[in-house]
Amino acid sequence: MKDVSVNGNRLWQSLMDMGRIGGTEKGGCCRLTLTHLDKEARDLFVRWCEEAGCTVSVDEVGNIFARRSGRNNDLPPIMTGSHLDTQPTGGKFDGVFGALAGVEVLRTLQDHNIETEAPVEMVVWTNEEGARFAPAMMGSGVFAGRLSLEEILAKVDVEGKIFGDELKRIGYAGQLPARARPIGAFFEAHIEQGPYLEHENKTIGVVTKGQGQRWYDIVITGFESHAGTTPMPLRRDALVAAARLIAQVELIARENQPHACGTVGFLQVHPNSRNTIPGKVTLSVDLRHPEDAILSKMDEELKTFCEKLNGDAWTVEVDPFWYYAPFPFDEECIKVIREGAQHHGYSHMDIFAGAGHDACYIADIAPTGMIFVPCEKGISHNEIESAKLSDLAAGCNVLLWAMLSRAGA
Ligand code: HGY
Ligand code: MN
Ligand code: MN
Repeated sequence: MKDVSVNGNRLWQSLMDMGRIGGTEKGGCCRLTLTHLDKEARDLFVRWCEEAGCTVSVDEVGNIFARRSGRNNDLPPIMTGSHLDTQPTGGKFDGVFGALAGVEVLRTLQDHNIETEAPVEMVVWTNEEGARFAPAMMGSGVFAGRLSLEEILAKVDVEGKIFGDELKRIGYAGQLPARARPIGAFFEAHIEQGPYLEHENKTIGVVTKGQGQRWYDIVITGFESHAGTTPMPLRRDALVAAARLIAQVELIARENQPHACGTVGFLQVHPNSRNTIPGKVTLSVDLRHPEDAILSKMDEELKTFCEKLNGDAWTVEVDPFWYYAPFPFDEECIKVIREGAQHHGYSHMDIFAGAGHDACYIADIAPTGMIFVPCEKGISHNEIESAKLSDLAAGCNVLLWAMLSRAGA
């Protein structure tokens, strides 16, 4: 039974079809969470899962669950899934590969009339990216009990749109309680989004752990005044302070190598007029590291710098609003993933997850594992993100193996 393989061409075609929803000229995808494009993608996912024999339900935070019955439906389901929302300059594979690998597993089970002992469920988690509404991994975070549903529904984007209203507007404010229930195991297939698998010429990444993250919103307040008449010594230029802080974030990351990452990806300047000295700057900081002690040290270094930056010229307010610690994935899940790679004769290596993934939260409440496949030059969160059909099919075959191992075929 376990010698069944997925249909790589069908998986690829589904990725290309999904990629057209929010497709960009450079071949990427801009499909921000809770937009009409996200709705279109969700509707297509639901249709595909229903065509493959699933019953679909949606929870209060918009997570979609497509369930395929097993012989014994009292058993906790074996789950797989990922996300369909993208970055503004995202690609066709980040998240989408994992969601559609689940659909391909469903279709393969149907093709071969495979009945599993336990039910299986394919999931699309809401707002994994955190690009439009922060933080990231909201749907899985609420489901795992790490984030509060009320707080998440009240989140606001840069245009003042409210998460809960947008969820209703696209028709995905479900009835199912958005909270954990027994899960036999959760597997997430994802492109690596980094350069290591390609560099080591490996087809499968057996993900052993996920690195921790800390996200901050920082507001620097100076004083607007005229660019031509305000003498330099009297200025309170908030953007000058922000420039020093951005340089310091880069330094903190470089001084905590190997592995440390530090990024300022969001910046808003007020009033953003070329001949008015900026009076206010809002910026994001994203710090990451696979060891919690070093991530805490980086946190301390950032906060100390911000305290020192505070002074007569400007005030610096730091909101450390999101954190999760590095964590290991489940040994049993790691084992069946490794077995799947070995069974199919795929080259493989252990790796840790540099990006955040829904699996990082689901690991709190269920045995969880991740399967990585290479992406071209490790590029992701970029429209030219690309991956090879053969690698995607390999990752999907390992996913099928892992799910059948845990669901009992
Ligand atoms: O930020 C991340 O690592 C993920 O893409 N949300
Ligand atoms: Mn992702
Ligand atoms: Mn991403």
